[in-house]
Amino acid sequence: MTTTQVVNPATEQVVSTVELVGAAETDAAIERAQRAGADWRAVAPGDRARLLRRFAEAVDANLEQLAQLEVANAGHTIGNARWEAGNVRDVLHFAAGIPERLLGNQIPVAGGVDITFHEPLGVVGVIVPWNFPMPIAAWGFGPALAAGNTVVLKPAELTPLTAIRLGELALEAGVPEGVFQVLPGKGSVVGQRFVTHPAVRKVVFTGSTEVGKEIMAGCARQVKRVTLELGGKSANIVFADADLARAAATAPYGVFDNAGQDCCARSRILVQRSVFDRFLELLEPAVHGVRVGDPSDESTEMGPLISAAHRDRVASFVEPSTKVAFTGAQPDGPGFWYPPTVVLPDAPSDRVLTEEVFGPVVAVVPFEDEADALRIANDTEYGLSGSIWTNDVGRALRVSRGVEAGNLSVNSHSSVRYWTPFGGYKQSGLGRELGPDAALAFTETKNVFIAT
Ligand code: TAP
Repeated sequence: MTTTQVVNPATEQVVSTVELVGAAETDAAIERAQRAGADWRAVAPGDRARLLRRFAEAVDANLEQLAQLEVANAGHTIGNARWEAGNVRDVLHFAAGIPERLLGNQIPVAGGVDITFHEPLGVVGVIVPWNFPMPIAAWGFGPALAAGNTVVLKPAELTPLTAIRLGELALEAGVPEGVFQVLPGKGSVVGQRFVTHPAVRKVVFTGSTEVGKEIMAGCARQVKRVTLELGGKSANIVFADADLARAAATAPYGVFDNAGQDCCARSRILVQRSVFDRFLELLEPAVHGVRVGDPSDESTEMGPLISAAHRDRVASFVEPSTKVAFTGAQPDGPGFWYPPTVVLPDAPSDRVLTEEVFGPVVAVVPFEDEADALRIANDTEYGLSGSIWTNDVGRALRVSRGVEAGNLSVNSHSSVRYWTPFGGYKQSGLGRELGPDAALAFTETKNVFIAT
């Protein structure tokens, strides 16, 4: 049995050692999930709802423990980690409303009755990245279980601890054996087996666009259903008519939250040229004000990066020739720290403007007018989220309709609510999670005609 050492990114200390699941054990788990499926789909809707509610209550009762695990494993600030555990609870409560509301249609036809059913797919494989280990897992397993599927879940090798605990809590809450299994292991082993094993009928993948493309190609061989949540290069567009002080005060939190390791990070700030200099003057104290440090401290706003290798990758975006406007704080001592960094790119082709940094580096660029803002915002292969700052309601709507991205916010940087849909345009993904239709992504529509 191979193992991996889980490291606290704020201290570089080993937190625990986790056994990694291999290929044969993955197959055995998938087969267990397949066998458990027959009984799980037969559980009465009200009973399945009750079990999901009990699972949600178990998460709530262990919220602080889950949050502390995430602080130690992923370096998330304690405030964020509590929100994330609470999000799992809320996603499960929302999912508990699904079994009794998975309504089909009755369609008027000649000579009989025509009805549709939303049937579960079977075994669903969920592959999770390290940046938001808890919520991203729950966005897959919550609605998948609610719709009558069984789930095998692979956490990222770097961050398996909360997922393992969620697997235990499901069992403690009474979710039957085999219905929800957590398999810590390598993407190339466990994740790949989800793609190639014929009993897995759908893969939900969140991670890099590069791996997402491989997953999609692999799934194509079996016409396997797939949802992809991939990278982003989102724009925060600030118009001259906006509340500039608020736009500048909040901009750091729209990109440096979770140390920028957020697919929705607004890593390009586009500012109308007439207020460009004034915006930078207001942004500087806001960036200096971001409290970077020990993530277990209640007042900390930004923690470390996930690993030394990732810090090297983030640092590679700030080359000796890069024009750095200003940087924020960074603690001394151990930990994979990188300071909030604001850069002024020379050309639209600069790597820092075209590639996802996935760290606390933001590029600020000027634009002329609405059309220019849209041109720059859409000049990327990604399309996940974005923000628009303006006090003109017509402009807010025009620009919202014009930006090619799945999740936009006006005069705010919020992207995620469990009851609204979430997902990307272009190479940011395929399909949607959360929201009122979450369960439909985990069902086949079956049409039945009954001759009368
Ligand atoms: P990846 O390297 O793509 O890894 C994501 C997951 O896929 C991990 O569990 C990984 O396992 C697994 N994996 C790797 N190679 C695989 C393969 N060949 N077959 C099957 N599974 C495989 O991404 P990451 O660096 O962990 O995460 C960062 C990326 O995720 C960023 O691009 C970010 O934007 C994106 N992201 C997107 C969203 C949404 S919602 N759109 C949300 C969060 C993050 P290992 O742990 O073994 O590597």
